[in-house]
This record gives sequence, C-alpha cells and structure tokens, in this order.
Amino acid sequence: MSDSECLFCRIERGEIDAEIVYQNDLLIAFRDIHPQAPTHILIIPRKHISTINDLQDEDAAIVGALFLAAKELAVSEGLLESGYRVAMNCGEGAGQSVFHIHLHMLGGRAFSWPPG
Ligand code: IU
Repeated sequence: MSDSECLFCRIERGEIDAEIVYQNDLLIAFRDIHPQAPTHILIIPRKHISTINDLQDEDAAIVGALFLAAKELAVSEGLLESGYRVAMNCGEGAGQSVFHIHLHMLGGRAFSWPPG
C-alpha cells in the first residue's frame, strides 16, 4: 500500500510537512510547493500507485474520489464560477516527476489550450 521511499507516501504518513487542505479515507490533498497558479493543489490517493498505467479495476473508486475531491476543493477555493483545471501527467515524457499519481488542481488565473 505504502512505499517507504516515495515522497508522496511520506507526506501521506506525516513524515514530511505539507499544507493539507482536504482529506478522507482514500486520499489527501495539499498545496503544491511550486504553485503554477494562485490555487495549485495536488490530490493524491493514500494508496501508492506509480502511474495511470498501474491502475487496476479495483482502483476505480479511488480515481472517482480524486475528481470528487477536486469538486469539493473548487467550492472551498471559490473557483466554481471562474473555472479551474485538473490534470494528471503520465510518464516522464508527459512531465511526470513524482511517481505516485496526483491530480493537479489549478485555478485563479486564465488558462490556455493546448498546455505546454
Ligand atoms: P508532476 O506532474 O509529477 O510533474 O508533478 C509533481 C508536482 O509535485 C510538481 O508540481 C511539484 O511542484 C510538486 N512537488 C511538491 O508539491 N512537493 C515536493 O516535495 C515535490 C514536488 I519534490
């Protein structure tokens, strides 16, 4: 379930400080240390899953919970009307640098498409 070396597992276990803004049985959400927008929150499952490619059928509830948490955070961050972006990078080629899946939740500024 938990990887002793994984940075995000260590945050989940409370071994490394993070500004946690939301949590439940399946996930925690904390502010990104290098925010790319006024709101930049990472939503991570408590279970260690390295990439989207490692998801199993049994993880469907976890994936759903990540998006439901994003919706709750949109309310608490005041982003329902202005809009927000959620994104998950998969693999180094797509910009993934921490190999414990995390949904980026960004808001508070204008966004362009496509992303860089
Ligand atoms: P990525 O999709 O794997 O590239 O996103 C990793 C994010 O984790 C990135 O936005 C980092 O700023 C963020 N992060 C963090 O919040 N705390 C840390 O200790 C480290 C990375 I290392």
